[in-house]
Amino acid sequence: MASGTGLIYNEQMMSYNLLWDYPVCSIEIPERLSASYEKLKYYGLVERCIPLSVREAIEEEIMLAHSLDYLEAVKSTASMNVEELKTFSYNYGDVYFHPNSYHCAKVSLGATLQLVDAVMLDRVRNGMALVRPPGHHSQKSEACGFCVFNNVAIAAKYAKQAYGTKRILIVDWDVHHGQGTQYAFEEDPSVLYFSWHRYEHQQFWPNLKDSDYDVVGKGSGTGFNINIPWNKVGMGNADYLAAFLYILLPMAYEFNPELILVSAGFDSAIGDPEGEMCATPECFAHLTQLLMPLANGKLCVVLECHRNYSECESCTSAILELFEESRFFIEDLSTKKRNIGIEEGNSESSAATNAEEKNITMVSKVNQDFDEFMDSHMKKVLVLAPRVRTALASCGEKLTRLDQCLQVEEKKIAMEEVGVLISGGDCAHLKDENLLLSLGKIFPLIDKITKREVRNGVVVSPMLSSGAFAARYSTTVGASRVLLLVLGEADIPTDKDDEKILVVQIYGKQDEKRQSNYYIPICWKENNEWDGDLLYTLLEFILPLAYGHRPELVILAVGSNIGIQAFTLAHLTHLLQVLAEGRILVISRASDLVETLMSSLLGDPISTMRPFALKQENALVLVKLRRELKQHWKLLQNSVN
Ligand code: X5A
Ligand code: ZN
Repeated sequence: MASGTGLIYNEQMMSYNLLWDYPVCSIEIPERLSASYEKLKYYGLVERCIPLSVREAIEEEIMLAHSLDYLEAVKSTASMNVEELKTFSYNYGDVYFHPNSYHCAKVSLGATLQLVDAVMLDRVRNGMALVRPPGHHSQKSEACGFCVFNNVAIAAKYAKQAYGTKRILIVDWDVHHGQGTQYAFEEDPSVLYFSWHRYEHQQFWPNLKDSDYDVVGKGSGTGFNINIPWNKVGMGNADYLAAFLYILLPMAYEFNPELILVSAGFDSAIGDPEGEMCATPECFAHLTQLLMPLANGKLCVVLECHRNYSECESCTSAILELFEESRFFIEDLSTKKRNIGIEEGNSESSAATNAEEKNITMVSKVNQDFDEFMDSHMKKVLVLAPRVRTALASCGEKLTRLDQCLQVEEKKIAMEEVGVLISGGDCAHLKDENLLLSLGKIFPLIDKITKREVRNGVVVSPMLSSGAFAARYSTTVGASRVLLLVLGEADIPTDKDDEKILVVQIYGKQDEKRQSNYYIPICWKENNEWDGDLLYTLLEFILPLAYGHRPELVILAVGSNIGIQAFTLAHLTHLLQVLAEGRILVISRASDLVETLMSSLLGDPISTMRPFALKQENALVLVKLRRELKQHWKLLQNSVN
């Protein structure tokens, strides 16, 4: 099993810069690359990564996506003088060349391919390449938008050729449309390209009709190109998450990639004067984590466009997530622009002649305020996860990963102690000795999780209803809000109007009347093969609800014989860890599931999930629920149903 996160960085890629006055390219400066690397150092991340070396890409590799004429043309820039470079650059849009550009472009591509090699050969599980120049705008015979060779497009073709990779997902979260990548694969069904981008009805660069939502691929590639053009600026965490949960991830799961390449531009983060979006850095951690259950965890994050502001923090957040060693609160789900003065430095004011200089001073002042803001923001949202990841209530089983878990002793619980937890509730359960025994295992685990001694835990309990007591108990020991997800039939004795505890219960039964916004029964028809239904429901219903609820603990209670396979539960527990900084307690009725659950809680990569389908009648149940609940739960409003 591959482990560790690779990191590629090399100062060589800083050895080119703009040699004449060319305003559209003035923001593309070498320091932007080192700034991110410095930030990673500042957070102590560099030494925790596995360093990978760079190399120059060879011509054959470049020609996987570019014409020989173009390669020769770029090659010739190495011996040009400034006048010639200028003339050459103006053949293309928003790009400049320097005598070192060709070398750097080869190193940038070579670095990307080194990362792909390391991931495909299981030398690392995942990784990030900090490269320059970027790639996603460059096309077969064209440089564009600071890009010379299309690193990610070539990486995909390279993986297909060198490793026979059959399906590759490219996620382009840069604020610009990677039209070069789109063109490279528009007829290729083996590469699914997803891009969101500032568009504003074609008013935003690169102003292409090809960037619109109705461009979905050609020929046999039809359906394998996904564009999300933002027609407004100010898109924030909620918008990005909704795009992932409702659009990208269901398709990505169905596509079932063997490798994921991220065109990671961080100009889509808050503070970027060109992007003018509002997503905060921790959002990129969540996006990263949402991709990790796919492709066996084979994730290569490749830098694209990169400026200042929060981008280094965003980059940091993403890489922290690759380690799986930290967790972030998504603090703000509002899409409104924050009032931190970033408007002053935006691109509109620089349009006026002679405003350029004024703009620069303003940007640097704003920059300083912004840095302070970002620093305190990061302190607030970044929570390093406990060293011990997974706790296990003592159980008789022989489990392979036992040595990596903390075994927690059970304690004796008196009936009175539990009785007070369910005020005015039904106490008949308490007569059951099994329940008290279960709670004796569960409560100490919750103590450990809420005290942050461990991140998550797993316990076997014959009673699903213990989940309700567990949820109640958590709120008395410090969790302000809890998500309780129950899979299977059981009477859940919880106060249905308690706004601290959001209960979602999935079972096969005739419809139950929903009486509250906090107890949501999802009643499905057939009691079998719920794998696709469950995954889909998680992405498009439960996670949007849960992001709105902002739980500080997730409790998952899993019944036995519920028509869900073990690997689906692994995906479920993996994805639920985007919530509550990864604090999750899993209560399983079946002891034979513990092995799988534990492995997922420990962060092992998960084998892919097939087949994926949502049954028609179950889809209708969701449509109905969504319609009823979207008044109350904001993120459900992003849904098209
Ligand atoms: C790599 C990238 C943006 C170019 C903007 C030109 N470039 N106006 O995102
Ligand atoms: Zn960009």
